[in-house]
Amino acid sequence: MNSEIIYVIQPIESENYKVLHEEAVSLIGSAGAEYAGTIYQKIREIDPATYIGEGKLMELKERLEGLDVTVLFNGDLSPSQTLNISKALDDRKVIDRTTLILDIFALRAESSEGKIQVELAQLRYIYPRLKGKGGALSRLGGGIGTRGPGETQLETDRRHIKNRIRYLEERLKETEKRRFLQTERRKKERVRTIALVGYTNTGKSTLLNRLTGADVLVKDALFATLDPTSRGFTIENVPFLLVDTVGFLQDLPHHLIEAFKSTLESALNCDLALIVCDGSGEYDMQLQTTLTTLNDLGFSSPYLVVMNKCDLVQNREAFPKDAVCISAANGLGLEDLKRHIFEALKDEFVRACLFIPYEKMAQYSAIRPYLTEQNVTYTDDGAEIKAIIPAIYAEKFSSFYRHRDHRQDP
Ligand SMILES: Nc1nc2c(ncn2[C@@H]2O[C@H](COP(=O)(O)OP(=O)(O)OP(=O)(O)O)[C@@H](O)[C@H]2O)c(=O)[nH]1
Ligand SMILES: [Mg+2]
Repeated sequence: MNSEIIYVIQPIESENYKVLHEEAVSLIGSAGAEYAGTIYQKIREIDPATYIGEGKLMELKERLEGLDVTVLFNGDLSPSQTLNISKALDDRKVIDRTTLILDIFALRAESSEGKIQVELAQLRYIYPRLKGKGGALSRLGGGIGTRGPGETQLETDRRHIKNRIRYLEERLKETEKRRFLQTERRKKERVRTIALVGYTNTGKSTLLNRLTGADVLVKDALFATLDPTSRGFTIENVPFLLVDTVGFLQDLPHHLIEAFKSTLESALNCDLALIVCDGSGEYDMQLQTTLTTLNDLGFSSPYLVVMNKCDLVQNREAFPKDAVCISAANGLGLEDLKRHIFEALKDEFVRACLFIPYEKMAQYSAIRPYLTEQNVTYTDDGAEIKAIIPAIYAEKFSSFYRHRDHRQDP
């Protein structure tokens, strides 16, 4: 556990600064560090050398005197700004929002692919920050910004880091190839995939557990989930695959999205996405951030907006129209959600009533795995079967149709 104590410098540039600050405090907790306090700083013009300007920097130095704390600048610093601020504060350790987020990702990465992706993001971020700075890394000391799979490399020189980046890129390509093959196999099996996406800490993993009976880690922390996890579940006995993904955050570091792009893309190559928002929180901002990030990733599948944590919500009037209200924690609204999922995918399925004469049972048995039987009634000369059939297989059953329709209600 990291016992680093962190003091936040919160720039006041936009109206959004309060939410950004709250998130910084959560991020600090999620990194296992301790939050010590905040200095709010109005910024009229960004100083290219120090971001906040020489004068403010001197004020800051006085306020931090005698405190053994790391400074978190809750924004993005350029490499030279980081070094200049650190120098002005008597070589104090200075990190920015990206470094903190990368650190949490390093703590959470479990799969080998996730570890490679985080290390790559860390090295790519740190690489330009080492320019001409032999001692820059030792200045970082231990703790946040130096953790993770890249730890040992961080003490070596830029050339070494460059080689390491190249090596990791190669390994990542191999794992991507493997995953591509898996996705292809999944497509062939035609199990519909539903991806859970959305802002961090909105309850995606809780919903996955609820719907599939899985036991994925649920935590009141940012970025509890890193690696996509998938589990099967059924609606009206029709099998689906549900994929959990890493949460988004405002100003998520570009490096991180780049590094995770391939895993995310594979999850987002889904038949339907559920965009999960915290209905008791800043859901508008969460939805906007998610849609923007998805857009950047070239996402184009249909989606449903799901307002979670409705057990905490009194007034739902301001929710986006068409949003499905649920509480993953207590199961409220889940049947409604399942209906919406089916409705959204209705073009993918055909509901039909089949009649199978007994002498054709063997022929039917051969193609039976393609459909899901809902109800079977035996008559004198055959079986009457109500079924849901994936649209692409509908023709296989053409000789057995009594009638078929696309209606949702049987
Ligand atoms: N009150 C309430 N709390 C919930 C609900 N669903 C989830 N939570 C809580 O919200 C927190 C985050 O839940 P997770 O399922 O880990 O959220 P997540 O979206 O997977 O988060 P990341 O993986 O970090 O992106 C946990 O403390 C949950 O117990 C809900 O319906 N109501
Ligand atoms: Mg999660």
